[in-house]
Amino acid sequence: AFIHSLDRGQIVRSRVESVTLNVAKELTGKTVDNDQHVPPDHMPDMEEIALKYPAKSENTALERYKSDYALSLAKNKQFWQKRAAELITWDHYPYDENKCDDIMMGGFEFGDIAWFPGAKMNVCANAIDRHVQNGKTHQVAMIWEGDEPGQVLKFTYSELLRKVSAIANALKSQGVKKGDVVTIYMPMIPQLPMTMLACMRLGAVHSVVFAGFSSAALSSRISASKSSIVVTADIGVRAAKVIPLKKIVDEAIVMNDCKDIVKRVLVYERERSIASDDDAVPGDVGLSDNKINWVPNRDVNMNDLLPKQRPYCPPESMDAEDPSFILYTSGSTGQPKGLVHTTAGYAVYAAHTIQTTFDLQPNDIFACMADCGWITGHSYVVYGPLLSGSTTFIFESTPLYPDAGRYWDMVQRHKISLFYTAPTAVRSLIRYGDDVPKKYDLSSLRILGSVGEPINPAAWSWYYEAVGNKKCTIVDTYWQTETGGHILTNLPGVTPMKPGSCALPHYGIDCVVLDSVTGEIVEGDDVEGVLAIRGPWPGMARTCLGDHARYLETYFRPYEGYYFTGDAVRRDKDGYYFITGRVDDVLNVSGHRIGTAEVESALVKHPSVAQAAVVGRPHAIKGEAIVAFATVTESNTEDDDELVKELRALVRGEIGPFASPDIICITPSLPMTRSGKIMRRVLRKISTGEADQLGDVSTLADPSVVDTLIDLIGKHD
Ligand code: 6R9
Repeated sequence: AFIHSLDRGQIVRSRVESVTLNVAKELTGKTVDNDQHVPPDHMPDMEEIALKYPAKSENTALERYKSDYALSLAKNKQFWQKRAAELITWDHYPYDENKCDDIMMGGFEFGDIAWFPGAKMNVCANAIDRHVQNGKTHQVAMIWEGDEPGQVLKFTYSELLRKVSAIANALKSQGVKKGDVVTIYMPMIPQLPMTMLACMRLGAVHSVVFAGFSSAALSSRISASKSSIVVTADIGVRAAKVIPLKKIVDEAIVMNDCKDIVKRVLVYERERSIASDDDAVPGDVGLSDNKINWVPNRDVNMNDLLPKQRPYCPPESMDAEDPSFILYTSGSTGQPKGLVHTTAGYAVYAAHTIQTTFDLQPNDIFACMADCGWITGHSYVVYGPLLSGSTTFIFESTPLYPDAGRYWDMVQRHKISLFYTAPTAVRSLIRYGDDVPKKYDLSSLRILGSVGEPINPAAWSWYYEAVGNKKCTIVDTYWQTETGGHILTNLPGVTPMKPGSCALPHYGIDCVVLDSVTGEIVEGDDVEGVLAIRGPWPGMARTCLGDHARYLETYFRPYEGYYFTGDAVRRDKDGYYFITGRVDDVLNVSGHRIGTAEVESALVKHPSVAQAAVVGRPHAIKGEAIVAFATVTESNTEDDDELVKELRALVRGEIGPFASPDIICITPSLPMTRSGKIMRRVLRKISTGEADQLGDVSTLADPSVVDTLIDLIGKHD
């Protein structure tokens, strides 16, 4: 008797074309209604309980959300019990409305959280098999568009089942079994999500490393996760540039202890993989010259192995709390942490959030522009859309290749209805003007999503007006690698939009603002503090691989009793949340999380560098730019310009090109306290040209350093 949002949405869907809204130039602080969407029914029908929490006088969609939200917290276990029963096809599910007290065990004190313990399911079977079994054999599950416009492949659900099964059998033939960690270092070709799904099918734990990471970064991730299997491709191609991925893997394996750890490297040849038939002759002659250096007894050619595999592989029935994947992310120390996500809780949460936030319908074409190497790619390119039985879009290229109309050209050709990208991409397109999106028919679009960083009002209005033609809802989704899915967002047809605000908490998520010093809850509206969450939710990461103490220290010790996000927040007079930035030493560059400590430890690897300090400063397109300061050793004889070049190359080599500092200042000294601590606050102010607001610098050992640094920064601007 539960009305699933999908069923109801289908029946009542109607598109109101005439939403006439005047978006004022200065949008911050104002709400923008968008009544295009009929509010879907997000809540399971819990009528009896609902009577106790009646909606307030006006029965608007927003009031309905508020009472539903209160209900989802008051009856949290029932809420997740019903969502889990609705969203997942279980092999075994020992819970129901009357028996769900044990649906979640443990808590924040020990981080011993378990959701749906004892229940069994397989994520891959939920993402593919059950749709085939439910008559979606011929529905397109995946549309892939390659680097060149119009280079397109489509896979129906039954084709996907065959492809993923064959990959799973190939992995099995190479010794992969339940619980093994498989590192995936691949370009955005269809075999990347397919390999992720194949791992899920076997119960192997995938660890996708974004193909922009360097060999050193890849090596430390392989080593930390003791991953004996690495899956890669000969090359990646982005904006016609060839990236020699297999070569990078070879380099990674000779570093650290990887030589002893890695037993097999499985290699896809990109051109054979994207040829519509496995035996077809490669189409793109010119890119295939990249000779693969096959290492005997270690390297295996996937394109030779796959045709030999049976195209069906039975899925492994997994415990709800079995790990499903690891994803490395940056924190305040130098070593990236491998967050471990679960099987069932993660799947429930990915499906629940995509369906509520995007009002996802089975006939939608859902296009998330993220790379599978980031959490957004995991939850909203692969798992969310496929668990929901819709059509997902995989994009190999960039928004500017071959020109600034690429996104809109794809929306028009593929009739994309839900489009999801990061503010940095939107900002990079604005400068090419409104005329670019106007050239295309974008009428298929219903909802536009934003993720990764706050969206500034100028980018918001451009997205809303030039792209959405004032007819699409923009959902500003706040979340993290750790949260598995959306935490704060507006909901289409439910929450009026406020540009720059990620609006209100998602159902079931108990968000609070804490006083950053006392850790006390800050009640009421028009307040500031740090963002925290009061209780566990199914999609949260359960541990840091091999270091549970670090998990506890990072997320649960800063404020006892809460999950700490690391973000500062303002809640305005209407209760809307605005993220105001990280409070730890994590930068957000073009939506990528980069720890200042990671960049610093790369810089000090140079023999001429004595000390390094890295800060962020606002950047018009990237959101934040990386500014590095370094002092040199006494023995250094290098010219500054030469050294700066070498340092850039060093960071690219240690982390990846995306972490290369925008500015590197070689300085005679750094602002240190008398006790020998670098005062980053001073560096931040100087970098942003706010040296007049330095505040108290009396603790500086040598105050004259300030003028030197102001001069140095001045030379870079
Ligand atoms: C999904 C993702 C997480 C950090 C997070 C916050 C920032 C993400 C945001 C946002 C403001 C939004 N962030 N979404 N800030 N508004 N809508 O990006 O995960 O890579 O782990 O980064 O990104 O600072 O703490 P991840």
